[in-house]
Order: sequence, then C-alpha cells, then structure tokens
Amino acid sequence: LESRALLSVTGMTCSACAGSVEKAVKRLPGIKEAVVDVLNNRAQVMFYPSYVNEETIRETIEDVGFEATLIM
Ligand code: 9UX
Repeated sequence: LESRALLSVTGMTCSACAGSVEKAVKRLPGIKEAVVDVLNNRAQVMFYPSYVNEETIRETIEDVGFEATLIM
C-alpha cells in the first residue's frame, strides 16, 4: 500500500524548477507519483514506504537546491 507525503517547497520561481524537483523525486526507488505545484509551493508524493520515506524525499528536494519541509 502506498503513503502520501505533502511538502512545502520554497525557492521555486519557474515551472522548470518544479520539473527538476519532480524528476529528482521520481528517480528515487519506491515513488509512485510526484506532483509539484510551483504557484503554491507544494509537492505531493505518493510512495511505497517499504522502499523510501518522507525524510529521503525531503532531502532529495533539498539536494536539488530548494528548501523543503514536511507538512503531512
Ligand atoms: Mo529557471 Mo527555475 O533557471 O529556478 S529553473 S528559474
């Protein structure tokens, strides 16, 4: 069964930023879907918790160069 993570992502100023965040998250193992909303500074990720967790997702977004906080 999958889990859902909602993160606040700040520092994205264009849709290409959102695209790079989505691409990086989707490269992780155990990701079902990642949707990044640049206008609302949100990332929603569906993932399989046997393979990946919220903190790994958050750190991956930070590695791309944006500040990420887990909302829920
Ligand atoms: Mo374009 Mo978004 O260089 O940071 S990808 S502004």
